[in-house]
Amino acid sequence: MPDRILTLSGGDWARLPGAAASAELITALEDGKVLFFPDLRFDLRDTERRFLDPAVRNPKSRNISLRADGKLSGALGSEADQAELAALLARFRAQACSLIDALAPQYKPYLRLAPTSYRPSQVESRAQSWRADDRRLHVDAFPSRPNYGERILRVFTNVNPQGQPRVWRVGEGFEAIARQFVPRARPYRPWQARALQLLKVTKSYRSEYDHLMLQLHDGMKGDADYQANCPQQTQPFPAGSTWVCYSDQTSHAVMAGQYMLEQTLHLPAARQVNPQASPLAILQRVTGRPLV
Ligand code: AKG
Repeated sequence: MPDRILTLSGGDWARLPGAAASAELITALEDGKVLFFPDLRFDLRDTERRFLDPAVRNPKSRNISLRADGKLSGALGSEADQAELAALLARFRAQACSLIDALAPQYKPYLRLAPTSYRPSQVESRAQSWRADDRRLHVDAFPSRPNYGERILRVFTNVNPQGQPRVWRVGEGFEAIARQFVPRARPYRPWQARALQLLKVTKSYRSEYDHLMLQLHDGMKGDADYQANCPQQTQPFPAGSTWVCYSDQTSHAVMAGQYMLEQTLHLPAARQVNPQASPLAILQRVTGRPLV
């Protein structure tokens, strides 16, 4: 498998070395590659180090998250502690956004901010159903929030204080995945999509695109042979490093690590530099019909 990781130098969140390379970086990103910045570190203040503790997370929530409107959820602690943690996440959000602006300035008017998350739990000890288990290769798809092809762009940074890497597996390109799993997908039924919406299982009507993305997600995670034998590479992201990918397109699995910050941004597929590289365009080519 050709390398799916593009390693880049630079330790400044707002400025990438060699602006001329920008077009090449966007092509790689829109091709589903991971842009990896080994020296791009998110610094915690000394007073913030107390948040490097899994006990800051409310066990009822999977992650701690800061909504775009500033509301923090999933955290335990006093009001003052929570305000300080929210400020930490907001600072990471600002840096993640400046990185994306430096990387792809043409996205800026069209980006929609999604929550910022803090993941303080040890990956190896998480007990989950197979469908929720991110240790299996998958592309991201939201069961309750249909997105009609809108992109899921994510910035991740490893803030582990003991130098523990976050270890990912990264799989083959999206088109290869679509060609294997679309023929195995359950057929789309508009009446089911309507029922899911009426029952409030989904926040809006699930399009055929959203149905297929969930089928790819579940098809990949549910296939043990695929998990073990598909083309893939293991990539440790060291403490103090940052990486960026379109997680609805990049096949990924997290195998180890603890303490990571993540920012999600959404972009309409039509606003990509090359909309033809989007999962929506690829799935429409593979199925031969419009999906939204
Ligand atoms: C996901 O959020 O889709 C993941 O696979 C988790 C990645 C990570 O926690 O490193």
